[in-house]
Amino acid sequence: MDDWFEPYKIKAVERIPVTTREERLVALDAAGWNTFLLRSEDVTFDLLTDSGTNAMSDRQWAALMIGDEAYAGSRNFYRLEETIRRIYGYRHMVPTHQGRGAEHIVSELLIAEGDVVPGNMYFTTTRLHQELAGGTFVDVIVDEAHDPTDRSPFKGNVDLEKLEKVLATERVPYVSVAATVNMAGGQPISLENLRQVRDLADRSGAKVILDATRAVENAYFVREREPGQADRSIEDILLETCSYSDGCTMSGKKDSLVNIGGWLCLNDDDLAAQAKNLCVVYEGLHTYGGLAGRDMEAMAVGIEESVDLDHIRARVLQVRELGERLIELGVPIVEPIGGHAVFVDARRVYPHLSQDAFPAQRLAAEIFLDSGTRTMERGIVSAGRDPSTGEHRRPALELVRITIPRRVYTSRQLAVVARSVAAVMARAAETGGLEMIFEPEYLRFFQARFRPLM
Ligand code: P61
Repeated sequence: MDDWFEPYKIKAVERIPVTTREERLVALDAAGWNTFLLRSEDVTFDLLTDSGTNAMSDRQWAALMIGDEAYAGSRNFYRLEETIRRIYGYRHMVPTHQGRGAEHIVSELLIAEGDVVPGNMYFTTTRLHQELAGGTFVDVIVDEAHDPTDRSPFKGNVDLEKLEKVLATERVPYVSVAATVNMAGGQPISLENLRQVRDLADRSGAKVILDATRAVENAYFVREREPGQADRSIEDILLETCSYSDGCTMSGKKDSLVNIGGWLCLNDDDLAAQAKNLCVVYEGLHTYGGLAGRDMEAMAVGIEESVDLDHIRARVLQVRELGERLIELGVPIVEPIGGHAVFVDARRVYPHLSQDAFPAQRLAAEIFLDSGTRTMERGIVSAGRDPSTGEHRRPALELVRITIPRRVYTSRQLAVVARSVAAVMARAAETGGLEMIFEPEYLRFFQARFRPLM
């Protein structure tokens, strides 16, 4: 059978709120036109993120019952450590409460004041931790990644010439590579590119740290698109992906199918010892890192489920189905369609709005008003301000992310979402921008407030 389908049946369901447009307008006003500030009880389809919003399996729920809540040396830690070594291939693992806990530790460990960290497009928390540690992030992703209409298969690739230049002129502790690249639209990086990044890094003595948050999705794309990879298992490809790095940061809330958890891996014995030492300062003892024993057990089971081909195929192809529906309805999206989300190109939806009028923020608000669907701005608000000049950073991509939690929504629900986005687009000409009326210092997109201009 060639058709994909969800390789599970549903055992428990949760009622979702169904609201009127009037109720949604009240909720949106109270939230300052920022979808992050909505209460989930006002949201019908919550496509804000795929982070921690996954449905756990019966095996994962059962795993919660064998949590060993010892302060030190929980058996769930050892099971998680063994699972990560086997499936991701690194020597040492430090658990953290979520991905940014791992980013904090690795940034503090490896970056010194004045260092430069090149990477395949920024991610908000990753770059912030690099900056807080004294580093400067430099984007070395291929140019195609900044063009939402370019259909190259590996838009997450590093531009090797750009990387070489940075390595030749700056002090670089490590190259920060993500698989897949969230802000570019969930785009994959190829094994060949990773191999070349490794070679370049080796020649200049830099390390390579992988953001493995969606590396299983990346492995699916490699299998689908990279010459010679079609017959390999996801596990094999994942192990090879990780083998080109010295360590990884991980938000288990994505690929690993849990609601909370993360980890840091490092191959070097001394660095791992130092990372464990920082873990006890910021996260908790190095055998729990801010997690309950039961969380670690559920994550170990989730990691095993995540590399199952039937699972990952249904995951990626469900996202693609939503994207294809949107294309059919004439909605401009980032292509190729990525692994965890469909990204709507707000510049093409609202060509009459300048980036200073926050077009993607407005589009996310309008989609919520239309159908109670919560999405996320990924444009000028998310990019924040340059810490040295205080000016807005102006990313080429001004996007709304429609993110699909794993194993949560049905294709029919997503078809309703697609029609709602098309309806919003039909009203584009009458829609104005937004004005920002409250702006927090760090990661402003989470808490900023806005007012509609018309
Ligand atoms: C998301 F609006 N992602 O996509 P933590 N690396 C990568 C991530 O995607 C990621 C983290 C590290 C989220 C949650 C989120 O600006 C935002 O477990 C590739 O969330 O700490 C998280 O992992 C950090 C949403 C994070 C955001 C930052 O929805």
